[in-house]
Amino acid sequence: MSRLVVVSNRVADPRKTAAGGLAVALGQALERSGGLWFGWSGHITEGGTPGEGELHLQQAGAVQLATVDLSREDHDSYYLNYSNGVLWPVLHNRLDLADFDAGGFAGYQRVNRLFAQRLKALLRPDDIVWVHDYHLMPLAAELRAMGCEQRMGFFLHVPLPPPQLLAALPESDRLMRSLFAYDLVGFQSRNDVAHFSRYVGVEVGADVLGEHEFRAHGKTLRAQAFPIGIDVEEFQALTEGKEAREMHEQLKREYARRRLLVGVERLDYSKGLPQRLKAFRTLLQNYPENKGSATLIQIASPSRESVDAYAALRSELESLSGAINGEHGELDWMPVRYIHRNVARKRLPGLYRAAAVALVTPLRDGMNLVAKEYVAAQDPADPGVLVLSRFAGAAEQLHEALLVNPHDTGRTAETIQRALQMPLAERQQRHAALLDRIRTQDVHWWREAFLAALRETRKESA
Ligand code: ADQ
Repeated sequence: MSRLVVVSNRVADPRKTAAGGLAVALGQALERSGGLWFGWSGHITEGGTPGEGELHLQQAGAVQLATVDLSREDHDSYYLNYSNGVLWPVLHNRLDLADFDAGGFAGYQRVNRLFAQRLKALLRPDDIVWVHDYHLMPLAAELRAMGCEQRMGFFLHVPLPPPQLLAALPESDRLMRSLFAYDLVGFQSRNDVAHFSRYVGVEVGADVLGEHEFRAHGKTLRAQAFPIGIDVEEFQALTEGKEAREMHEQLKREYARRRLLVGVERLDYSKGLPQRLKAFRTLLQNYPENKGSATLIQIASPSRESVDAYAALRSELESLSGAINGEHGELDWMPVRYIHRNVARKRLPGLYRAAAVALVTPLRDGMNLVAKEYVAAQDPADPGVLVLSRFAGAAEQLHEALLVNPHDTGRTAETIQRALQMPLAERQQRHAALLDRIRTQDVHWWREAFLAALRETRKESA
């Protein structure tokens, strides 16, 4: 069996359970093949030379972890300015938030070249290389330019926007062209594949050979949807664990006379948090029977705090939740509990299970694993209802959720009301179908489907 090499911006020690589903799932595949996980060490060298960085090797069980330090200049241009400041907003349809003038692209390329140089020295001829996410799109092109001929695949965890929007990114042609250095490119949804197909057909002049096959500059590429899943069994075991049960019991006790709604995410403008709070406010206005009862626990963990757009979002959320509590709250009931913090992974399923409704309403999301975790944590005999944005990749799979357009405040409020009122039989029916789907297409299925497709590809020319 070929050795698996995983490359991602950050590397996790798969033996640490806190690492969560994805790291564990990739770790299992790496362990089986005695694999290598390569990425940034998380260390920034102040005053270091751009394009250079020390390599660290560490053994984690059967898996080798290889990480590279970045100079301050490389980190800021590659990670802050270009990956987070340009690619993240553009890929989530937010051209208005992209700082095209920050000049990060040169650093982005430089770090991809640095990674390629360091990785090349560690590669064996029959390795299979799996690169993750938007930070590293040009990595295979750099490796190929250095003569590497291994089979290489890329998976984009975030969405790909429609061609016209993507074309606004000054480097979009170069980036999409560079993807042809991979043998396989995986997306979260069929919608993303359709956007890719239209973009490369029109802008790159690629020949569309079939639904999944594209040819440009003498290179053939396969592009396909592989919707990422969660480790359902692991999550259900967590749900039965001591911490989750304690959390569940505590919330049930505390909110015995109320209906709980929950939202959990990183604080990010793609997640539609202000729109969600406004929909919840409309629910209280339009359906006053929820007053004194419906309580939204909104967890938004700190994320990218040095970026202006995130700081502005944080204060918007604080003032919105304050306004809703001021307007509707009573001495013994606060409608919104907004918490700007992480919840320990072991307690999270208890929170999900205590909630009658989950609000997963991003404006745009590659997949959204919270939606799947919520389903996995429910009691099948008395399950809660998932309200899901139609703009999350997960909406392509989770048809039995109540789908909403998060920009439509009135209808979203109406749908939340429907979720709160849904009869038990319908809740059970919808939940059973959702659980079945997330079980069939779990994270192990995702990993194996991607790797099997990658093994089937044949590189024609480098
Ligand atoms: P994210 O944007 O981070 O991931 P998501 O898919 O929801 O979004 O995954 C978040 C994970 O972090 C979940 O496991 C969740 O439980 C956990 N989490 C989030 N907020 C938390 C909090 N406050 N406390 C504790 N845990 C929290 C990116 C893409 C997604 C894609 C994933 C995987 O943006 O679209 O689904 O990668 O490919």
